[in-house]
Amino acid sequence: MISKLRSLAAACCAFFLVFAVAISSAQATTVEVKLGTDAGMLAFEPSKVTISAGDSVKFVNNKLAPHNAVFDGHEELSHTDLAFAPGESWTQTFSTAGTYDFYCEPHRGAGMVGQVVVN
Ligand SMILES: [Cu+2]
Repeated sequence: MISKLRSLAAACCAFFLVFAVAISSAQATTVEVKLGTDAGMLAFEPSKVTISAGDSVKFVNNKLAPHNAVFDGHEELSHTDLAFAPGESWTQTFSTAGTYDFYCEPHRGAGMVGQVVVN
């Protein structure tokens, strides 16, 4: 009887473990956007990302620095400090659904613009 209870307890533990893993994998993710493409273009790579509310975008300085990311009308999402060193990064979480356009201040005229779509 005790061994049956034990195996039942073990089964319950296993169940909750699987359940917890399933929940954590459904949690927020982070996607990366490079500032300056690997090929040396003045662009965000990718220039458009689609995420879910609660997810984050990690902006990683890559080539042709300096770069930043300014979201028009969203000061709270903007990172106006210029990143100079390759590999310099910051992460921005998007908690509200919507379409957010952004640009790099020094290179906006060169077409360095991007968009984050939050579902
Ligand atoms: Cu730039």
